Formats: sequence, structure tokens, C-alpha cells
Amino acid sequence: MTTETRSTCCYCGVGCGVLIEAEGGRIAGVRGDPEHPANYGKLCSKGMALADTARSTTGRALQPEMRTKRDAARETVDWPTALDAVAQRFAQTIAAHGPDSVALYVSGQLLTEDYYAFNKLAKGLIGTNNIDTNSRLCMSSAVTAYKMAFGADGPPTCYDDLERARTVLFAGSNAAWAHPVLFRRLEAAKAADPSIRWIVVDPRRTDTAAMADLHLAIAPGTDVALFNGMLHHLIWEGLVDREYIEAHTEGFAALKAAVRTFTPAIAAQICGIDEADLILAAQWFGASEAALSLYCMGLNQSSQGTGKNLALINLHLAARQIGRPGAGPFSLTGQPNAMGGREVGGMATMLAAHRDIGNAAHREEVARLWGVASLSARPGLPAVQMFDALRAGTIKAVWIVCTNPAHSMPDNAHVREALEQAEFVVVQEAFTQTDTVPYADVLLPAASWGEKSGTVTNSERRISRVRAAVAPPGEAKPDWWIAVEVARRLEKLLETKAAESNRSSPLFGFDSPEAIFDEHRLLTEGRDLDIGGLDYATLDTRGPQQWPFRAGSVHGEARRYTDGRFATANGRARFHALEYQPPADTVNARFPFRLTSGRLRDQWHGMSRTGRVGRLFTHAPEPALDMHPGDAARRGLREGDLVRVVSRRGELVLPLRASDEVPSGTLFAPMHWNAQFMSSGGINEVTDPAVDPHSSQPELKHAAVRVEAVSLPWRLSAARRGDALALQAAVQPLMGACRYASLAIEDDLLVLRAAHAAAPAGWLEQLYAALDLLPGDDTLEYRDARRGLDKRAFWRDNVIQGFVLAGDIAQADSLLAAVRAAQPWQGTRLAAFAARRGAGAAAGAPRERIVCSCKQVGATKIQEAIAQGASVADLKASLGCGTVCGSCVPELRRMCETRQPAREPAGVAG
Ligand SMILES: Nc1nc2c(c(=O)[nH]1)N[C@H]1C(S)=C(S)[C@@H](COP(=O)(O)OP(=O)(O)OC[C@H]3O[C@@H](n4cnc5c(=O)[nH]c(N)nc54)[C@H](O)[C@@H]3O)O[C@H]1N2
Ligand SMILES: Nc1nc2c(c(=O)[nH]1)N[C@H]1C(S)=C(S)[C@@H](COP(=O)(O)OP(=O)(O)OC[C@H]3O[C@@H](n4cnc5c(=O)[nH]c(N)nc54)[C@H](O)[C@@H]3O)O[C@H]1N2
Ligand code: SF4
Ligand SMILES: [Mo]
Repeated sequence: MTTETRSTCCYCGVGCGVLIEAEGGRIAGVRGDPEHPANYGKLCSKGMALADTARSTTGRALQPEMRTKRDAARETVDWPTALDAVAQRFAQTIAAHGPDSVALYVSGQLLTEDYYAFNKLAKGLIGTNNIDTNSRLCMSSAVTAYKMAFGADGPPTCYDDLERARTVLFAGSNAAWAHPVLFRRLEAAKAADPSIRWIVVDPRRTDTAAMADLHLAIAPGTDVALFNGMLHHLIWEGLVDREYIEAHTEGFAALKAAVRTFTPAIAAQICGIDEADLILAAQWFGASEAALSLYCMGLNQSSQGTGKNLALINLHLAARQIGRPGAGPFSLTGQPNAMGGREVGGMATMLAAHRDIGNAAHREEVARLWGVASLSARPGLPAVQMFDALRAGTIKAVWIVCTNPAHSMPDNAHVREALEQAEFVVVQEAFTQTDTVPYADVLLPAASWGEKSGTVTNSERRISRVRAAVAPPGEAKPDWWIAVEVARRLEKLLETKAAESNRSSPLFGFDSPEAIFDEHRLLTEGRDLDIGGLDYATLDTRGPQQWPFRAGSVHGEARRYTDGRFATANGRARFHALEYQPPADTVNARFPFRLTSGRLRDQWHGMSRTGRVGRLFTHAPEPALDMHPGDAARRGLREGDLVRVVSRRGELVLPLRASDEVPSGTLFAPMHWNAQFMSSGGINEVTDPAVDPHSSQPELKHAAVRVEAVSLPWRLSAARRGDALALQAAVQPLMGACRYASLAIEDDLLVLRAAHAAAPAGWLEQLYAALDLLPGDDTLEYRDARRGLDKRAFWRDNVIQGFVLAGDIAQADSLLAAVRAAQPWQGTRLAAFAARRGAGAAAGAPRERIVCSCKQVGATKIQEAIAQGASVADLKASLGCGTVCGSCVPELRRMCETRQPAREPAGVAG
């Protein structure tokens, strides 16, 4: 029987509605929900591939596991044993060292109900504020700035503004890749009315920037200077709204004095852009009927992240680009439930329903609503400090849920040390192949997308239902259930009997996500995010709704502050005077480059989900470091060369990609690769843990680095047909032995590329075993120890199944093509190792880059058509690319406009 379940995509903050098709208890397909107001049926390349990520249970965490001794391997245990162990170790630690000796590190990918349960567990039961989340790496500067400027945390805007804006300012947002379905809406609006202007502020020429009317390629970290310079222009050209400023804001005089000497010329110089461009941007913004800014990690992930947000909000307030349709500062949220986490106060610095830990009345209120004696007034530790404390031993036990800090935190060598130091680490995960799982003393298997039920809130404050289409695999359980089960045990172990007496119901009496939601909405009553009028029944019958949604309302509020009254005590929005500060990590002769990092179109964070689908690898099969071709030439570096990237904290080896998308002096690397897919922990080996003083958000977008050529003459190329996920798990532990190695999945194929100074001793034997390429009738071997050559290939039923080429990888291309083709072998098998190079291609280079992941259309075909004069419409009609999800359309457009060869992937070229 086939069923269709209405739910929400588990990736980005756009919050697209999906319809999950299930057959015989398994997810069989997914499509966009035509009725969901975020996407009206559309999905991006990642959303389209969701069903494929759920195809197999290989690599899923299926049973609780536990270490009985510190250095022993984890063993499978039943749920009661695992839950008891977690509760007991936490209770013991709390008894011995106090409530602040334990910590929870959770995630903006949890559902609101999961989040609520964990927050209550930490603050209501344990009595610690040491609960922080990966949102600290993501949204915390935006939250802090909204609160400082407007008095409350919540975007004043909504998706309807995307179609109504006349000027769109993208600041530190590559929405074409990171918020693709919103980008589709913006593209359509601009296509319908080409007078709509786009300004993009980004050091790189992204697919978003390539579509802009004006691209301000500022030096990383200089946004405050830019916005101050723009404000100077607005003030002195009379483009500010004096009446609005007078009636609805405060602090303008001080701001005006502060930017008086900060002329566009000075600002442009700091930013490294033309003064005329800065003035044009200010003019377009200030004079527009409706200016909307969309901003994301380019602003937030900075040691001046709060300042960058506030400087942009200053522009909106001064020019009254707020509180009207199509206008406002719109912080795009990254994770699917970044907003929900903020609503339940699931961070070290907040309390439930936008209350503050620092506010005694707020603490009192929450304690009363929960029926506990009091809440701790000691601020909890935000993410970076939390892991520092773990490393220092002041925090002894940590419970990590739905996030992978060993990969995603800055300076990850420090994080690994912290996890090694910790006395007790609990990891609650859906997948086993992550960089954090090896540190788990207890691994709790979590249900995941398609298997769990609850709610999430997207970027426009819209709450959508998440519904289970199938049962979780193995023994996996929903996150809220795990939290509640441990909490009940912990409650018995901790002596909270005194508090219990003034409770009418048990602290963790929840028997469903709905019961948690009902308590959560009670806590919001009377607050700015009041959802007293919203329950599951309303969401089920009337669909997703925006907050606030007060009791008795029929719909939520699309826009906030339309009457000019803000959530501050006196109702006025606040201007903030900000002085530009350079990024924390100093660029000098030893570390001359500015390194930034971010997202690729088809991958999601640590790739635990997207890395399971071959199709999602084809757009970027290997990690890479982008460097301007001029910078590369000056250093004698060529495309595909392996280079060492070194910062004050660490280093890693990456293939170089010469790209004029980055300006001279700036480098870019994707954030996704980690030790599951390459030989190092990824780009966070070198990033800077410096944080913003207001938001405690780390400066993930800037590190000073140097780049050196690295000589790794020994090369290896291998491929193997089979269960690619099982093969990945087998090969992954071996990669660390090589200075460079990377893995890619191609559906039923695993591809490995590696480089080292010489063959690591005994390593090849391990690799042969991992790839199941052991000697036998159907295996061809060739070895020449003197020349360091070792080659092996394996056939079954006369079809080549896999190979390893070590020392000489000249045949890599042709063998890989043969393995992919899976055709009966022609001619002698010995010919497999005969030196022949693929027609012109560099040996060992990855497969041609695929631009359209839905229709699997490669760059070459597209380029050929463009050379014949094809337009984007022609490409769609003749090749079918760009006709399904549309995620590749910005790139197609860019290829047509430049009519140059498509960028080629970096590869470990032979
Ligand atoms: N495909 C995909 N989409 C995603 C995600 C994913 O993993 N993959 N993750 C989601 C999450 S959690 C998030 S937070 C969002 C992030 O979404 P975005 O913030 O849009 O994505 P990033 O690529 O991290 O960074 C955006 C841009 O900031 C630029 N930048 C770097 N430094 C500066 C600076 O100093 N100033 C300015 N103005 N710009 C700068 C970078 O060049 C980059 O192009 O994406 C969400 N969507
Ligand atoms: N250098 C650099 N570093 C960055 C960034 C950057 O731009 N540059 N961006 C930062 C940002 S904005 C973010 S948001 C973070 C993201 O960093 P992480 O939070 O570490 O990213 P994910 O890989 O999404 O981790 C989520 C984990 O939860 C697991 N999981 C999936 N579903 C479930 C579930 O239902 N329950 C449970 N318990 N587990 C589940 C997944 O397998 C995955 O391992 O990275 C940050 N790190
Ligand atoms: S834009 Fe893509 S990743 Fe984001 S919610 Fe929609 S389908 Fe999912
Ligand atoms: Mo994020």
C-alpha cells in the first residue's frame, strides 16, 4: 500500500512543505507540497533527493551502544540499560561537582518539541544553563541584534516581501545555493519586473552575485564600514526619514555624530571597492519604494557579527525601510528549526519564550509555569566556551544531540581534545558515520526525517508540522522521547522532591510531541511570540501558521512593527553607533591570505545525509581551495595541485582550484568535507574560534592563512562497485594515514583518491581488505616494488568491479570509466594496466562536473550548446537541464552570460 504524508523538508530554514510517499514501511519518494506557502510545490536539489537519503539503513544508528570501560569498544545494549547509564552518570557528576559540571549541546535541526524537552531538562530539572546549540555558530548574532534594536527576537518580514521588494540587498548570503526555493521566488519576481534591483555584498562572485545589478565584492569582515559609509551618504543626501526617526526611534543623534567623519570614500577604501559603487548602493537602497535585505552567515559568523547586523538595521530604520510590504531587515535562518530553538529558549543565554536568564522576573515566571522552586541565575556557557570548559575539565559530562561538533566547530583539533578529555560523552545521532560518534561513551540512536513528528518554524516565523511517514529503523527513537525517558530517571536520582510538591502535574509527564507543544504554547502567552491560539488541530486543519498567533486569532501576523511600535520598553527602536573593527585573526607576511568558508549547492553540512547520494556529489566531487588565478600564478601553483593551508591553529591539504570568483588575497573552501570523506577534519582545522563579544558567535568566515605547495609524489586512485555506504565505512578509517585522501560516492560505487610522500607501510594491504580486493581467480595483480607500483583489479562475471592503482595512476580514467560502464570486458585483462591515458583528461581526475543534478547534465554538453548560441531557455528545451528543481538555473545563466568554458573541478591530477 502506498501512503502520502504531508511533512516538512529537514534541511534549510526556507521550510519547504513535502509530501512523502511510503510503500511497505519504506520511504519511496518525495515531492514538493503544492499547498505549502513557503514553496508551493517546489523543492531544490537537496529536497528532491531526500527519499534517496532514506533508501538504505546502512550507516544508520540502529541500536543503543555503550562503553563499559573507558578505552573499550562500544557494545550494543538495550534502551533501559543505555537510559539508566546516562541518567546515573549525569546524576553522579551533578552530585559530586554541581549542576554546572554537565552540559548539553543540541541543534537547530531538532524539532521544537525535542528542543523544549532538552531545555526543560537542563534548566528546569538539572538546574544548569549549560545548554547551548549549533545555532550559536549560526544565528546568534542575528538574534542579539534583533533584540538590541527592536527589543525582541523575530524577523519583521515575511516571504510575501520577496515579491514586493523593489530593491533587494543580499548581504553575506548566497541564497542561490543556501536558500534555493526562496531564490526561485526572487528570480521569478525579477523576471516579471526587470526594474527590481539586486545588490549583493559578498567577497566572492557567487551564483547569487552573478545575477546582481551591483556586486560589492568587499574584503571579508568589512561590512560595518560599508553600512556606515552608506548611512553617511543617506544622512548627508537627505535620504533619511526624519519624521519616522523622530517618532519611532532613539539614539539617532549619537549615530549621526559617529558616522559624520565616516565618508563613503573612507568606507570604500576599507572595503576595497569603488566609492561610486558604495554611493550607488546607498542611493538605490535609500530611494527605493521598498528595500529588503536578506542576510545570513557572511554577517553573523564574525567577531563583529552583532555589529554587522546592527549597522544594517540602522540603514533600515533611518530610511524607514521597515514595517511596510517589501521592506525590512530579513535574517534568513540556516537550519530548519533555528527559529523554534529560539522560541523555546534552548540556548545558554535564553529562557523559554524569548525570556532572558539575566532577568529575575523572567526566571521566576518560568519556574512558576514549570512548577520548580527556582531557575539558576548563572549564565550558561555558549558553544565555544562550553568546549573550552570541557577541555579544561570544569565541565565533565556532555550530551550532544543532532549536531557534529568535532566537524562543525572552529579549530576542531581543540574540540577533539575536549571530547577526549571529557569524562562522559553521550551522542544522540541518526547516523554512525560522523566525526563526533567515535567519542561517544553512549550512542543513542535517533529517529530522523520521515520518522518523527512535531513542529518546526521557518525564516518567516511560520510553524509547520513535521509528520512521520514510516517507523524508525531498528531501535531508533524520537529525540523528545529519549530526553523525556532520561529526564524521568534523572528526576528520581536527583532529590527534587521539595519542588515536586507545588506541581500539579509531573515535570516530564509528556506522552507525545503534542503534549509538549501544548505546554510550550502556554509559556508563550503574553509574550511577543504568543502562540496561545495555535495547536496541532489548527495546524492540521488550516496548515502552517505564522507567529504571533494569539488566542482567538484566525491567522498569524505576516509583518511586525507595521505601526512603528517596537518591543522595547518605550516602544522605540534603537540605533546603535558602531565602529568598524577588523577581523580577529591578523593578516601579515606569515599569514597573508584571508580564508573564508561556506556552502555548496548540493551538500548539507557534515554530509551525513547528503553524502549518501551519488547524484549530490556530481556538482562538486572533491573538496577544493579556491584561489584567484593571479595569486596562484605568482606562487607557481596550478589547478589541481595539492596545497597545504596553514593557520595559527592547524593545517590541512586540499586540491587547488584556480577561480576568479574569489578576489586576489581571499580564499574560499567549502565547509562540508570532514574525516568521513577526507584525510583531515576539514576546513575547521584552520578556522578561528574568536567570538563576537555580544553574541558569542565564532568568526567562522575569516581566518588568516598561508598556502604552500606540498610535494606528495605517491598517488593512488581506487574504485569499487558495491554498497557504497558500507564501503565508505570500511575505507574511512584508513584515510588519515595519507596526507591527502578523499572519498566520493556514486550510487553503487565508491571512488577514492589519495596522495602521500610514499606508500604508507602496510597500508595497501588494509585497503585491499577494506575494498574486498583480495587475491583470487578473478583478481589481476601487478607489483614493482622498486618503482613503488602496486596495481590490482577485480572482475566478476567478466565485468570489472573495482581497482586500485598505486604509484602510477595513468590508467585511472579508463578503468573508472570501465567500472562505471559495467560492460563485459573486451580483450585481455592485462590491458587494464597498460599505460594509456584517457583522451586528453588528467588521469585520476573526477568525472566531468554535472551542473544539473536532477537531469544529470554535464558542463561539457551545456558548453557545447552555448557555443552554438543557446540561451537558458534553449538549454532547458534541448537538454532538459534546469527544468526540474531549478537549482542550477543561476549557473546556466552565468555560463550563458560569460560564454566561457565552465569551471572545471579541481582534481588530484596525475
Ligand atoms: N546547500 C546548502 N544550503 C544550506 C546549508 C547547507 O549546508 N547546504 N546550510 C544551511 C545553514 S545552517 C545556513 S546557516 C545557511 C547559510 O547560508 P549562507 O550564509 O548564504 O551561506 P554561506 O556559504 O555559509 O555564506 C554566505 C556567503 O558569505 C560570504 N562571506 C564571507 N565573508 C563575508 C563577509 O565578511 N561579508 C559578507 N558580506 N559576506 C561574506 C561568503 O563568500 C558566502 O558566499 O545555509 C543553509 N542552507
Ligand atoms: N568553517 C565553517 N564551519 C561552520 C560553518 C561555516 O560556514 N564554516 N557553518 C556553521 C553553521 S551555520 C552550522 S548551522 C553548523 C552545522 O553543523 P552541524 O550541526 O555539526 O551539522 P550537521 O552535519 O547538520 O549535524 C547534524 C547531525 O545530526 C544528525 N541527525 C540528523 N537527523 C537527526 C535527528 O533527527 N536526530 C538526531 N539526534 N540527529 C540527527 C546528522 O546525522 C548530523 O550528524 O556548522 C557550522 N560550522
Ligand atoms: S530550499 Fe531546498 S533544502 Fe531548503 S527547505 Fe526547500 S527543499 Fe529543503
Ligand atoms: Mo547554520
